[in-house]
Amino acid sequence: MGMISIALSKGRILEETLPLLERVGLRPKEDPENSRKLVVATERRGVQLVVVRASDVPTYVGHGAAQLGIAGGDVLVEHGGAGLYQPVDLGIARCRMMVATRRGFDYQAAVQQGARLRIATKYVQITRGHFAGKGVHVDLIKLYGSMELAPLLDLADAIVDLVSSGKTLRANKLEPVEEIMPVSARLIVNQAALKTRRAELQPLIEAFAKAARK
Ligand code: PRT
Ligand code: MG
Repeated sequence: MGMISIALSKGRILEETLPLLERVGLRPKEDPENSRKLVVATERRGVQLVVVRASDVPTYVGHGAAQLGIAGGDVLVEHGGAGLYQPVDLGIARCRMMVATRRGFDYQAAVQQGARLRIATKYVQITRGHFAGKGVHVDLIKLYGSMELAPLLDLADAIVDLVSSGKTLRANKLEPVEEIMPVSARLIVNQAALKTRRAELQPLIEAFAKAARK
């Protein structure tokens, strides 16, 4: 039997996943948050963690380089989910995908008037799908971070980004005007590996599902 790799990202996903890993018997042998190692052994022989960028998790798992992964629903929808099963909503790293504008910008009026909206986001697919569904024309401006700055400098009329406490929006004089979807992190599995290595993977998937319900 080969190694099983679980792809996940540092930061809030790892932080909120650690208690789950403990319950599943996969405590990391060293602290992945502070280690420079990108491959970290767990207390279970044959299962290791691989630390990648949040948006790269579906790529590693989709190609079968990792058999399992933990990724936000935002990242999964944006990626498209090719080659992946998403069997368990872990209920962690919860937030909401929102449209936000400068305080005082009349978003509903702009949408009703059929104005072309300029939207800055790193979530290009999600944003395109959302506004196409409403029949609203948008000019998408791709950013890689700090979206909150775009309306302030008049790069865009609105942003699409994740909101949890709402503090980042408030600190930048923005307000949420529409929810696109709720987001939480999910356990993902390579589809081919689940067929060829079901005896190893199925118990792990069930253990994660059970740990997430607690
Ligand atoms: O760092 P890198 O560029 O590699 O990726 P990343 O920044 O997307 O990773 P990370 O660790 O920040 O987020 C990983 C995952 O956490 C995301 O894919 C989401 O599924 C989930 N998550 C949950 C969040 C948030 N909550 C969240 N609030 N990801 C980001 N945020 C940001 C948001 O973009 C905004 O800048 O936090 C800010 C808003 O927070 P509040 O509390 O001020 O509203
Ligand atoms: Mg980040």
